[in-house]
Amino acid sequence: MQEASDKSLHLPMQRPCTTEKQAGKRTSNRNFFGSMMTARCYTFTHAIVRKPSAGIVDGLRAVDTGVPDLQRFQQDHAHYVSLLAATGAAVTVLEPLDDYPDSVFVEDAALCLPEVAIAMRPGAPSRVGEAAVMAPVLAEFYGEVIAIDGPGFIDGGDILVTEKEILVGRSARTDAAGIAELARITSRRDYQVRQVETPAGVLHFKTDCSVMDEETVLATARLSDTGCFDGYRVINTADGEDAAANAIRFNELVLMPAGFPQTTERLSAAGYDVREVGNTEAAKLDGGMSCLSLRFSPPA
Ligand code: CIR
Repeated sequence: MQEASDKSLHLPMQRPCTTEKQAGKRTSNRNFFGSMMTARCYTFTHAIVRKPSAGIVDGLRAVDTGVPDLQRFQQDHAHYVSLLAATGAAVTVLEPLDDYPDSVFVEDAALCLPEVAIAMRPGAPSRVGEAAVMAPVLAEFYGEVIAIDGPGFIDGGDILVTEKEILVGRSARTDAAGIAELARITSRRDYQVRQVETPAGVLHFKTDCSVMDEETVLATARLSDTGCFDGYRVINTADGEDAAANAIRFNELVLMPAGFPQTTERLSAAGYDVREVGNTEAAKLDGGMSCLSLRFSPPA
């Protein structure tokens, strides 16, 4: 039973703008062979994405490397969605939100675990409202959504869910109070939260790492050298390819930003089915593969 200190949002059901569903979609937490999933950190029945809006030109960025091109962003985004859907997952495609220039990066607004969806409290003032916009969409799948209430802040991009624990990187967007609130919510559901540090100057913890399977992470050397992945198998990004670390394992595929051939080769050699996706426009806004989707398997 949920405890009183959780702030539940009991929200009216609201239809998402567009839903792409493949014929072979799965509706329960069962894998491709029909047995119960164990690889919950990369096996998903659903994803939510939001199309980029014309507002991306005003998106946040650490360094100005040029104005993102909407048309190219849209093309890359459509390719990304098609790959998610090709795994058999049901992909909900939300319409653009002009009021939130960074809202294409849906990952930061929520954390979706098999048992519960949690609306985040994003650390950038221009993004705080994205969580409340995402909550009713998630309520369609989960029935209710727990909200991070504050006073702390936490972005989904700082949260790495592995098979055995939840790592949360402190960053310019995520503070200790936000992590503590997440830990209180998830500990009631038998998850262990471990606070780690995001390297200085790096936007999010997951800017520098991704889960590849139950025991393996892809990470930059500057992050894995901190020892935060001791006990995991680590595949490091190649020299000069730090930006390849923000990949996603989604069912049988690994989606990688295009343009990092040595890291792609390392993953292929390790046996992963790697697909490259153009990421030039998202990268201008410090975004990558994980930022563009919420990946989850809601209760059946
Ligand atoms: C931001 O600064 O919030 C966006 N321009 C990029 C967010 C990327 N999201 C992520 O790494 N999870």
